[in-house]
Amino acid sequence: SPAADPEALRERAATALLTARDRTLALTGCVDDDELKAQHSPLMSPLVWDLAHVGNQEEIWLVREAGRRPALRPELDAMYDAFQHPRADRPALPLLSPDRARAYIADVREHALDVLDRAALKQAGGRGDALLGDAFVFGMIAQHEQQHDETMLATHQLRRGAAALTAADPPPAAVDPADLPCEVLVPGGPFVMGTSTEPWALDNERPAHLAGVPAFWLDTFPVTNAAYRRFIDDDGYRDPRWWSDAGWEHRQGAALEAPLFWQRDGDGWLRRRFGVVEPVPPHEPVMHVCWYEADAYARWAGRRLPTEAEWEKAARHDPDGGRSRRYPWGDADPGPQHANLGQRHLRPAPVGAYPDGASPLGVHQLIGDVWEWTASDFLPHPGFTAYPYKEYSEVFFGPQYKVLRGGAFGVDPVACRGTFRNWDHPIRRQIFSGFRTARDAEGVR
Ligand code: AVJ
Ligand code: FE
Repeated sequence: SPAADPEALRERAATALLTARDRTLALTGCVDDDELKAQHSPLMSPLVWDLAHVGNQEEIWLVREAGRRPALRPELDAMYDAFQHPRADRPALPLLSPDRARAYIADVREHALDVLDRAALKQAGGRGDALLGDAFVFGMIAQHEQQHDETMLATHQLRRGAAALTAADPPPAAVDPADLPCEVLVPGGPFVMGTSTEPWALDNERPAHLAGVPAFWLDTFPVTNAAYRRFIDDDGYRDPRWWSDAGWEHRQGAALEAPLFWQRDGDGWLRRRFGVVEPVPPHEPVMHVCWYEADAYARWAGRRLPTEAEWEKAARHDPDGGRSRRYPWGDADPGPQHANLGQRHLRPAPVGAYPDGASPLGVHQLIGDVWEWTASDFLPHPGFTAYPYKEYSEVFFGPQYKVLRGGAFGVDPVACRGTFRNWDHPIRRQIFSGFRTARDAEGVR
């Protein structure tokens, strides 16, 4: 639960940091040093840059800011500052070797845990003004590392060669999705969007405010590969009617024909997934599509992308009492029965696989599996204040970024909430992005 005593906060923070570090070391321990230093795509950093960057951010925020301790390696700040070096340029930097990067982040972690041990953690009660309130800054850094772990997972997906990652189990099977309606009516009226009480919510999720949303219909499930194939087979990629002007220009310039990682195989399609080539699974949510493709598909289907407020209302609104929940299934932290999160499986689950994660209105798989593109630009909630630094969110606000919601299979539960907001350029598709569609409910209240 959100409120907790200082010792419980300390425990939660330590566990979140440890969980993130285990994952970081696993993602960077399964390939050799040359692969860690290589540029697998100009869209991505070398894995060894992410490795040291998470430690450098931890040094800045936990050791220096929260601990008020002297800098350990201040000369590294510039090299691992994301704003000073575009991803494509990072392989040319004199980066720490993999061994030195591991030693650096382990040293930082020792100091950070010592800060955590001694910190006078307090319950901030809502918005944490002090970095230590609700152990916010520790949660922020654990989430930051998990976000880079997801980015490193995307780098693994782009990397060529034999598989390096394995998953413990396949995702659960679908439970009769055909028995469920294909869309759900979300009633109109205001709901509470965003949060002022979620202890580790980031600045862009704050504050809680009322958002008005007219009644609308929303897909019960994310759009599947089978449905998306019908768009391809109907020559959707060749018909400018379905595309926005900017989308059509991008489709032409980038020669888009299908989702990223798909390849034709006679009449069918194969996809490459972490080094394994397999037939495209028809019942999984479509993934690795850009915003322009999602927007075009929705128009072809006679529908549209949901706005961000619509998405959040479907995910959080409890029609029985009218309050907003932390997650579609309620206020409990995500468990394996609720959603496909945490890289437990190396793929989205088929639609219908998480009946226990459905919202009260009956919308499934809003959290987990794939990030969902929304129609909305990344903009501040009313009353937003940048915290604790402008470069987390504020510098990205504007029409050049579209919002994604819900979190993919590679998102850790600590970095995923009903209020969590992700964003990217509308041309990006190396991310684990899918979507669902909506339509207005004219005349329905
Ligand atoms: C929230 C995923 C868009 O990766 O650019 C990582 C997260 N911010 N380091 C990004 C982030 C700073 C951010 N996204
Ligand atoms: Fe970062």
